[in-house]
Amino acid sequence: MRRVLSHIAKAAVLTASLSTFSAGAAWNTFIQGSFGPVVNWPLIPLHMVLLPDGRVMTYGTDGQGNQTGQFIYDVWNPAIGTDANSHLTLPNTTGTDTFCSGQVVLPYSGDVLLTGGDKTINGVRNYSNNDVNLFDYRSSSLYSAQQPMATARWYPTVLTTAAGEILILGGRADPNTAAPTPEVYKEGVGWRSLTSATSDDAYGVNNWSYPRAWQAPNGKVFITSIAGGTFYLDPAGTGTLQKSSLTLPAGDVYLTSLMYQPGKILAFRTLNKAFIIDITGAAPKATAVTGVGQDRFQGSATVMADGKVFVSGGSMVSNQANGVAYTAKIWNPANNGWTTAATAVKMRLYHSVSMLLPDARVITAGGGAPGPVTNLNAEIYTPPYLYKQDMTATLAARPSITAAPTTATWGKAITVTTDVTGISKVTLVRAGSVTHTVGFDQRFINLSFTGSSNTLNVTMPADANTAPPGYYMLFVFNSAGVPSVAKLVKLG
Ligand SMILES: [Cu+2]
Repeated sequence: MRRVLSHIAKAAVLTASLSTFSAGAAWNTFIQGSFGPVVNWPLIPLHMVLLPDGRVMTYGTDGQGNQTGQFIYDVWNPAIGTDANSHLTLPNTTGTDTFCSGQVVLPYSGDVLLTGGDKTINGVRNYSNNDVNLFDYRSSSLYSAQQPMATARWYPTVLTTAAGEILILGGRADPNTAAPTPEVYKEGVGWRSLTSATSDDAYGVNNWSYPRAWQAPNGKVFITSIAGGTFYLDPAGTGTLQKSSLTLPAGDVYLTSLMYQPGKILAFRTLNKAFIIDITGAAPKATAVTGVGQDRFQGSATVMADGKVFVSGGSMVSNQANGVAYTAKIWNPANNGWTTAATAVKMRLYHSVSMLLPDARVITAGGGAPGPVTNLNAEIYTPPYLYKQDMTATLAARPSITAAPTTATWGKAITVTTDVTGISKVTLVRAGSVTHTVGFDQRFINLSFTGSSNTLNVTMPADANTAPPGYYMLFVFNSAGVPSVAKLVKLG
């Protein structure tokens, strides 16, 4: 018996060392990237926002991973690392249960706007609230805003428009009614309802769960629904909604879509379908492209510093440990091709998130409340571009930005200085705000630049339709294609 056990133990050690090799130091790490170790998180980070100072705010459960945003929130400082000292876990004193709310970094103050969330009535959860809360990143404090929304919203989409306003779409008002009338928040002004843009199909009863919506190049907001309808909303005044000619195949509230370039959306639909939706022309067009390999319900898609798309998490059956996709994939918009990336340890299903960090890594985190697992943890992915392009699985030397302005304006050049010459690429990626497989405001822009020494003149995006006002990560890449740590730049 003892001998058998010792064989089992040896086999376990061998398996462990092999998996360690494949996870962290495989010969093809320069192609697949690698996930770091599973690290503890003080709550399940259903909601994750990159703050203007490079820290990351998360919230969504209590410290045991139970459904409720009413008690705590967390501010993580990636510069410190991932141990307990890197987290500042603070009490939520607003009285609002922020579970399954909406959240976004405000374009002018840089504070975080939190809209709606959960409400418990007579001990029953999953009602909705119309509370508005603000998070002041300078003092790390969460406080109640004076004016609530007109409508209670649970699962609303929140996005920044070209006008610098915050558009709130959808969400459920209570277990039986949707919230079909959008609202707009303007910093320093307050709220208005888009009473002439009410719709059941675009963001009401037929598409209430975090409706997918993007500021479009034509100045309007483009919306896709799970049934397949597409819409343009003009949020000016009390709003104008038009149905567009494009109809997509069926989608799902838990299949992701993202804008990976200005006016270009990669949309995942059911049965492993994927489309590029092009909204740069007069009418939106959709082109079928190869899918990611299987449906990844509750999975995430994150545009990386180089413009490639990292797709992680999800499973074949929504929020069940059935056909779990532990292995991530990378999509290259240059050829619409997929490559296989590294394999995570944890399943990332319902209430998991993925977000690009200023150091050009991607944090994947959370899952649960409810789910097959309670993931009070994160795994940080190091993309291929941070590795030497050889088989040694060692990190490459990175360029750094030695000076860049903290503010910029559309169409104007900024001066960026770097510690190396031969910069090959300069990119701008919107500071992330993610929840429920949606990246609000997610956006990537390749920037043109001149100068080949250590000083570059980098031209900012032409207009606010291409890049709405607010906070962006600015990356420079060296001649080997390795990105710097980003500088955060406020556009507008
Ligand atoms: Cu939720």
